[in-house]
Amino acid sequence: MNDNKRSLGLAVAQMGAVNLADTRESVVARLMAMMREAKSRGAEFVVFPELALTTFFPRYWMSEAEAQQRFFEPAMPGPATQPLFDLARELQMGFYLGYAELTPEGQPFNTAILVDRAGKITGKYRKIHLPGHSEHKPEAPFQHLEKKFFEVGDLGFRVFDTDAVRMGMCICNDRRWPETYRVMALQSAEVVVLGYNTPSVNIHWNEPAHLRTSTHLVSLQSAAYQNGIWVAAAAKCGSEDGHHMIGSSVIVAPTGEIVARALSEEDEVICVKADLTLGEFFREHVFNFAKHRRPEHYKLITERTGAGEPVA
Ligand code: CDT
Repeated sequence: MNDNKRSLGLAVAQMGAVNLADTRESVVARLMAMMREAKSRGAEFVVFPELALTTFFPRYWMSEAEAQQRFFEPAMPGPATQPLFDLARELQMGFYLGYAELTPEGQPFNTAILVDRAGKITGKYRKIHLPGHSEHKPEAPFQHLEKKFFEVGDLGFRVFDTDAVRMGMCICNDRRWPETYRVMALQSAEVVVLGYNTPSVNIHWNEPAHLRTSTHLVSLQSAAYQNGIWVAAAAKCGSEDGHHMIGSSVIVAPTGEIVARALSEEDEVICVKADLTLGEFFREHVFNFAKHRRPEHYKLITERTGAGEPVA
């Protein structure tokens, strides 16, 4: 065993429903309460959900202008979120936060930031795999309009050295794609953090309800093991104005095992002391990339988007 273990007090702050009527201030107060709880339980970093500050608004048909006016942040921190940054500095806690970003040029992104223990933004990610559709589906029980409200992220899958830990980020649907994690693992990510809003009903096909949770878990567990990384995932869940989303926020070790899982569909903090040396065993042996990867045989991954004919 490694005697010089580096560790990280890692927490996930799952959120219950955020309804249309909830103010940014009330949501930030909930995030702050969970940051305090995470700190009291030994955490140094806390992961908040995707689009944490508002209801999951892509479920509603409206114009882009209306969505931007009601649900997007033109500044981060802004007046409502500054107290969260101030608390992070006071408690010496880093965090991940997902929100709808409106750039000064008017570009809308589904964004996440990393903030260090000094309350300074050290990394930004803009969601790349945008699920759903852009057209109105009046026959569907609700909409999934990420392709209407957001542009595809333009920052790639970068990693950031934040408070001496190498972290990568992604957002919700990104977690289902193996490329997401491998690109970050090739930059020696130790921990990948993410938030999600996963409706319990799939409007695109008649997916059995239990698969919504099992496909979520299997994606995270395989990614953690195959890349020798910690993965920490925070849901926004429960019933938002009658629209239910799955919970099951988890922290997954580089072994692929779930080491903490939320039990409720409400605001709930889960926490572990993450041994950052654990992944080294996998990265030095079975997944020693330098020794065993064969990128010359992976060319189709970057040459093709959709599946096509067999290679001659
Ligand atoms: N927010 C988000 O990306 N949710 C998707 C729903 C996919 S079903 C259209 C997810 O992958 O969980």
